[in-house]
Amino acid sequence: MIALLLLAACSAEKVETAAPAAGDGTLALTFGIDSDYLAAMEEPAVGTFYGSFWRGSEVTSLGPDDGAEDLGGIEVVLDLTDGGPTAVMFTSGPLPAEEIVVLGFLDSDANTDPGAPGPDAKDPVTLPNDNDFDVVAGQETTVEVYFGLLNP
Ligand SMILES: [Ca+2]
Ligand SMILES: [Ca+2]
Repeated sequence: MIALLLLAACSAEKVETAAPAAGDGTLALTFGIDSDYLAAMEEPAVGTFYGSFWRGSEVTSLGPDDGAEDLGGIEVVLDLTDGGPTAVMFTSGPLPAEEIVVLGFLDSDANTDPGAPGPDAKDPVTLPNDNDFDVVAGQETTVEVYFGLLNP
């Protein structure tokens, strides 16, 4: 007879220090668009912006790494017909005080699925290299989210 000793994996409860992260900061977003692309659009630069905040360490010039998780969504109606920058249109929740990238697009032709938004042809999009911002602990930092391309 073989006696098996089963050790119940005692999942030591970790004490989540749910302190209100004193190291966090926020971003206040204004928006602007490249004037050449504004002129090249097929419709007025008006519509809903769908985007997300990402850790800069998890984003390359091609976009978020596989498996990266965003730090919160953004959904706000914009009018960029004058090119911007706009007033502050959206303020983030608490974000870690590190480089944060805002990626998203303006659904200027109002044809995306709000449940699974994505840009189609000629929707203005934000490029990672134009939209990496430093979050400062304990502060709200105003930044300009910049549409530097129309989606091909
Ligand atoms: Ca669209
Ligand atoms: Ca389009």
